[in-house]
Amino acid sequence: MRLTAIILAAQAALCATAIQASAEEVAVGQAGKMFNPDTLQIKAGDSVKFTNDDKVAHAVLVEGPVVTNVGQIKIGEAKSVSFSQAGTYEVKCAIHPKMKLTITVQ
Ligand SMILES: [Cu+2]
Repeated sequence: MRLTAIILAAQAALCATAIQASAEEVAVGQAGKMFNPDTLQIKAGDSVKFTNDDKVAHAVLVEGPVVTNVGQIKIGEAKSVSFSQAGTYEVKCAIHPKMKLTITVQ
């Protein structure tokens, strides 16, 4: 009975690791009118969750092999974008031209 519980726990842990390895969600913050971090390396299939922890709203645009207009992210809100195609992407804010983030998708 006890052994069964240990085996089940081990299987669950392996399963969780496999899911994490296949697709990750990487967090990007927005504070002080900057993306944090401002460079990122991810794998195809991963997604990036943009969280606005700033005092102003942002409007996120992703340019690269695939263009995604994420649109406005209000204070305290978050939006997720998945990257299925490899390449280099430039993430900008339509409101604040100095806000830039480079994402390399492998
Ligand atoms: Cu902005």
